[in-house]
Amino acid sequence: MSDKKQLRVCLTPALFPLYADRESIVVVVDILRATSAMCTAFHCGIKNIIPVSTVEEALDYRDEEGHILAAERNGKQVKGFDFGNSPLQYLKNDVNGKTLVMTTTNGTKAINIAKRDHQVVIGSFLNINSLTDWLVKQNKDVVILCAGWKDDFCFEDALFAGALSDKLLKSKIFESDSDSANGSRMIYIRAKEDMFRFLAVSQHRKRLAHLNIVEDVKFCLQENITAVIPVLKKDELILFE
Ligand code: 3SL
Repeated sequence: MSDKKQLRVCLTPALFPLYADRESIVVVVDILRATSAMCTAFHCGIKNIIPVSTVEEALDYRDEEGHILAAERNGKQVKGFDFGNSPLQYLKNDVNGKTLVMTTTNGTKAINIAKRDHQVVIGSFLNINSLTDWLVKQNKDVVILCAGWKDDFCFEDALFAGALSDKLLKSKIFESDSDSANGSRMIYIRAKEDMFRFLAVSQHRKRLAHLNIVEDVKFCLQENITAVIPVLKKDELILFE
């Protein structure tokens, strides 16, 4: 039997029960835009992130000192919150040392599904090389969990799953006979020369374009602007040290 680690890609949260083995590290990915925003927030000095599933849960932290509240539903910032889901908001504001409480349509939900029985790490193009190196060092099986859109498939998350699979398989530590991993990799190979253009067909890029959100998409498709590794400890995301 091979001693290589297994790599699998779960294309939507609805499929996660098929992948839940209590052993694998789960990389949660919501490229547009939740996990990209989380990586950017840490890069800009956020101390920890509390991902919650509902707007009501986020509002419970309203009066806590040093907390920033971020909420997005259907692409829009929720009224009464400090931030929505744009990664650029962290670059434009002083967030150093603060706690971020965050709820988004799909990204925070995926984290909360994965955390029940698995070690969770946050992935995005923004931290892809450092994430690859970190996963190689952990020497454990890996499931890449795509947050998708309301339990449906999303091109941008599969694209990232393919990019990360490509790197992990090239490390020779991992192997995969999973169609979802190999299919995602094929999407990445097809798209990698111009990912923004490739995503013109994506429902979520179109959804965001209707809300005049274009710069965020370009930002989220940049590779390696940060080396942060956000990991879940108890119910909070913190930086792996
Ligand atoms: O679904 C999510 O969690 C969000 O990332 C969606 S959006 O990009 O903010 O619209």
